[in-house]
Amino acid sequence: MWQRIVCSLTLCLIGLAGTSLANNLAGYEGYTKYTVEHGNESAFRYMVDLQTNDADLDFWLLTRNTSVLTVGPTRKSQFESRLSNLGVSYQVQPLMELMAALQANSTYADEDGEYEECQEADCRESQRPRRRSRRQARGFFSHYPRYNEILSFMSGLASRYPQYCRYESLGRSNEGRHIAALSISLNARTRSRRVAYIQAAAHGREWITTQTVLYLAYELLSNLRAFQRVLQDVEVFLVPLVNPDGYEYTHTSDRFWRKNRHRYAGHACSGVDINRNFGNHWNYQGASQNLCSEVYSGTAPNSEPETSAVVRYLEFNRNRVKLSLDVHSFGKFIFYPYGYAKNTVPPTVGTLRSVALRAANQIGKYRGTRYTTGTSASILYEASGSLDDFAYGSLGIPLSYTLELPGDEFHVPSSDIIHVCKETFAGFVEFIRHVSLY
Ligand code: 0X9
Ligand code: ZN
Repeated sequence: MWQRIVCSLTLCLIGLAGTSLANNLAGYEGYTKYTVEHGNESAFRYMVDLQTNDADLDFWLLTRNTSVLTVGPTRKSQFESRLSNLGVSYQVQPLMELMAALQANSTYADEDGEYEECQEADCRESQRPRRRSRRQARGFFSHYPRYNEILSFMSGLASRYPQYCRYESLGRSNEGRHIAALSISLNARTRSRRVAYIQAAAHGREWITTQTVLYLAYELLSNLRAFQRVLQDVEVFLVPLVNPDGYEYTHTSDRFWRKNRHRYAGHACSGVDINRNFGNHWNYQGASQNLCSEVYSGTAPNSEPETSAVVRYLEFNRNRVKLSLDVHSFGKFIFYPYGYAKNTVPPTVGTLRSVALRAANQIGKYRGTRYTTGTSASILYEASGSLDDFAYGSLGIPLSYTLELPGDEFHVPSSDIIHVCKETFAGFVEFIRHVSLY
């Protein structure tokens, strides 16, 4: 029952070429991944326009110089002639070839997961040999767990460290799944603790992000004494899976699904981009009112249960929350506000920048990973209605960031999960260290 499905190269290729195509890749036959180098501003603007308004193209990454996107077979030749007209250079790769190569060394969990659930009484730290739980955790961070397994892992931590960790639900998603949270603190009874809020997987396909936040919880709780100073008077509040429906959908049906799973009667397209649904300059730029768009902003600010669960928590705790981190993938960026428009400089940009640089520096110490820091509007594109702008601009949370984790696409190989978790952990701790200064 706990069996993992390990996909060997031959099996994957057979599966991808034949009838037993991985369910979450069905429909992607004939798709092509494009990496486009666009040095000039007008080509960049053109790509931004496509990202916002052309619902058939799926942008994985869009910076001033480079776009990575996938295009279906029916649009291929039209898209290539557009690129020729723009005079930009590009590389192509058949999407299935890429996925086969990536899956060759990847491990998947079934719906129940293979992580051994920790049952209340036998989970207490003193009753469970440390080495065993270490081994289990290594297993957990070497594959991509499903929703049920993630919740088991979280409740397991809360059961093992009842004094320091609380497991709760912020509410339910469109399809009724819990938006689960962990609160970690040394002095649960002190009411005035400052809060470090960290969330992940607002975009369903960004699997690695959830793992890094769960790893943060696991590492902090396993080494509480070492982090005593960092955690003094700080509550770390973690929401590793903001968009559980989108995340599950990427496992069962569409590996590249980004939005939530809001369905609209009478419409074939579904889903709202949660990171365009927050109430700060909602739908102003880089967002769309076309329900088929990847950046559909919803019918109103906070229209989505996933968004409003987060907003409810942050608004209720607005005087205590000093850090908001929204973890995404990919690109190796640390973004600070504002993202809704270019050349809008926040009053505390100096602090925002210096904390970002410190975190980037800590991340780099593990294996030299280099992050770029700045506002997303200047490094990527203008996009409004995101959590970073809402937390800073609407709630006055002084440290507000979006992280884009490493990777060349959404699928970080399983063997690399633990390394991304470890290096990102150093960055998280650096961010959390600054919370007590406010
Ligand atoms: O576009 C996004 O929502 C984020 N990038 S992603 O590729 N993960 O989708 C970046 C959001 C940056 N923040 C703002 N634009 N405010
Ligand atoms: Zn994202």
